[in-house]
Amino acid sequence: MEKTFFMIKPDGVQRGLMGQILRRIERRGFRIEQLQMIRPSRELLDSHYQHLRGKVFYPSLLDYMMSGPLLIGILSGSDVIASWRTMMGETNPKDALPGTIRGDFAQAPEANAPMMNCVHGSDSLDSARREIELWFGGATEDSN
Ligand code: DAT
Ligand code: MG
Repeated sequence: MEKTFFMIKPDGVQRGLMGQILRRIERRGFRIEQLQMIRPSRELLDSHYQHLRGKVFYPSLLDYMMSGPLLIGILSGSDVIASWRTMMGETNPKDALPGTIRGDFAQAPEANAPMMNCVHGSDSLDSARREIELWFGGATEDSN
């Protein structure tokens, strides 16, 4: 069964949205294989966001991601990588359609503020494998 890595980001945790977001995952029928609250190191985030290092917004992205705890997890299910991306909606909350998590819950970015979009999901099979290994290491065995 396909697996993906997901997060509820600090804005989602701080605004009390974990329950509503997890409810959507359960309602959609994806299996939650792993779930953990974490305060990641800068090194871990640097590795996670390696494709964005050097972007002008990168320092504020890291500050935002270190501003509070994250909920990280692994989902499994049919086509879960693409389906979870569809459920999340567009990266920028101002473009995210109503009905998506970002479209329903995330707030449009203000000038010079980080883009806070509540959730993360791996964008390909390769990145799902890489991110599951990065965040959960050996802890990905099926727990039933
Ligand atoms: P996604 O989270 O939809 O996979 P991404 O991987 O391109 O998008 O970017 C990772 C995060 O970086 C994204 O959730 C928010 C931030 N980000 C991306 N593009 C940005 C931009 N143009 N300005 C500010 N923040 C941005
Ligand atoms: Mg991404």
